[in-house]
Amino acid sequence: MPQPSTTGGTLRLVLGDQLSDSLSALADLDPARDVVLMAEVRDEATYVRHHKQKIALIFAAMRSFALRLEGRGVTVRYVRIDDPANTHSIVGELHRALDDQPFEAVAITECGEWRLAEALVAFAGVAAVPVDIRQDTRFICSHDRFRRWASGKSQLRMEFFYREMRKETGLLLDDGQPVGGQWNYDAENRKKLAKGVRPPHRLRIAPNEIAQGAIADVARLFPEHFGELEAFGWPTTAEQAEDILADFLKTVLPSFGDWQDAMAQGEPWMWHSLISTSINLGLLDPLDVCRRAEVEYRKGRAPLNAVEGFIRQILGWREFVRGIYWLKVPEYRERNFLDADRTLPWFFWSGETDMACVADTVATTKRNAYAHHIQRLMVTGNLAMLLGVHPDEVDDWYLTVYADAFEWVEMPNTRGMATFADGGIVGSKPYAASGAYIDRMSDYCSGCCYDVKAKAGEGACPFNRLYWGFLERNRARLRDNVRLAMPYRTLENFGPEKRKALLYEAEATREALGTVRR
Ligand code: FAD
Ligand code: DLZ
Ligand code: SF4
Repeated sequence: MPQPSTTGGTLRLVLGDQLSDSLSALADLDPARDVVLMAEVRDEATYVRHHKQKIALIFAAMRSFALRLEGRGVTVRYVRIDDPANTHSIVGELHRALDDQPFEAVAITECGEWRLAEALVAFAGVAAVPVDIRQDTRFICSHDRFRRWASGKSQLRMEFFYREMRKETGLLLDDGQPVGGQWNYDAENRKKLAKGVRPPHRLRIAPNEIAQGAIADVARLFPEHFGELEAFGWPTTAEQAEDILADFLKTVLPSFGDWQDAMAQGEPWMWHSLISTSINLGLLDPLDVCRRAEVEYRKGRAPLNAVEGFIRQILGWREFVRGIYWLKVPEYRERNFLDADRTLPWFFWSGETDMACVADTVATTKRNAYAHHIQRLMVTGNLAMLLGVHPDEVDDWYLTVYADAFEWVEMPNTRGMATFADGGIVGSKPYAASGAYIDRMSDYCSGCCYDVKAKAGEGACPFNRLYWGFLERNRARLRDNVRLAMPYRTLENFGPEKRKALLYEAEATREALGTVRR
């Protein structure tokens, strides 16, 4: 194995979500001179109390990636979480590496979260050697490209961005036109789970020796963190991620579209792909995933509504929210358009609630560090918005509890899509819904002690009790939103007495569910 020289060479940083062979920081790596720095640090593991599975996933995937590099003859300076010399911050470890050994430069791939990106820019300003912060080329749309698209537009809508990306990548296009004649087949993707239809058995990955080691370290060092470790089944290498993707494409994708918005008690995965952790860590490449899905359509193995719907999530939503985050941060982190001022009820953490939909969503979240999109959006997100929970508390929860959570993707989904705290940057209206939506899209309500048909009173579904009060409370902020014209007309017709009663009903429900003013 070539040994790096003691003088010169480049120190190359690889973060826990930068585990890709194609990483720009590794592009011109010279194994004879350079050193790759990877560090497990408490600052990253504790800036929120991440789910235990998320930390175990990152540590296991980092350790595996370091071995992969070493197998190619690369020297890796790998700092373990229990190394007594560990400074426990990424910047601290960069300084320590530079102090220990002479390097002529540092190469970094821009980092995904504003918080750490700022610290790395500050480091570049004081380091004794030149620091090259490079673009993260693992995304389909660069920052510049997104800015050009956004420039001069009064509204930024995912649908139009997505069409541009389709044109640019050629995905699902025939002679420059969308396959099938439409850009978007969402209207075919909103089915309630039909009676007798059950989700397919899903491949999960039994932890290998490296993952078992990481799980044991997390159990020992982060016992107070949220969540359970027993059901850990996340891919920690590119090969394992490929197994999950291949299984999804073959057995699940054909029905992805049909049941994309459905929920069912005790069914954590439904027809979702379970690849977000792998894409976010860099074990899978997003464009490659989209192309592989297109092949399934072209070969007649999956229908268009499924394949288009799946590609839209990655090429459309994932790239769009990343673009929005970097366009609007840091101001975006302060947004609270609805002046939400309540605390997050304790049952978001404990799962101890009589609301069947919420109890199931929190249970799967604790057990798997995962909930699928509709649970995140229409159960916990919707409830947090109807309750008026402060966006900082909502963000903290989402960033803590999911294995795939990184602020660049979590925040626009939470502050934008789910709670409308951004005032309409990501979505054109709040996704506020009463219990009727959850009843239509799931089997939760038939097993719930609340009555989803009842509008008011203690036994009525809390989503119903909160819904109209939410609209009334936010009347001044939302009534001019054209997409809310219908509910506001209904509210108007209720008259002042009934509107007052609805506010009172919502207030009583907030109290009953244990949220208080901060
Ligand atoms: P699938 O449903 O199979 O979708 C395929 C892929 O599309 C996902 O793996 C993901 O890469 C991408 N995708 C789908 N929807 C979105 C979206 N809205 N935004 C960005 N990418 C999307 N996703 C994260 O990766 N990290 C988060 O922290 C995160 N927080 C969220 C918070 C809220 C309130 C909401 C409503 C959504 C959030 N999402 C987040 C998006 C989405 O819920 C997850 O990507 C998805 O549930 C992951 O499971 P999957 O891989 O089985 O996804
Ligand atoms: C999420 C995370 C955790 C838990 N631990 C580490 C770590 O010890 N070392 C590391 O390099 N990265 C870790 N990460 C991922 C970083 O938080 C992530 O790179 C930034 O938030 C930017 O997205
Ligand atoms: Fe959820 Fe209301 Fe249905 Fe109960 S009745 S499961 S609280 S939507």
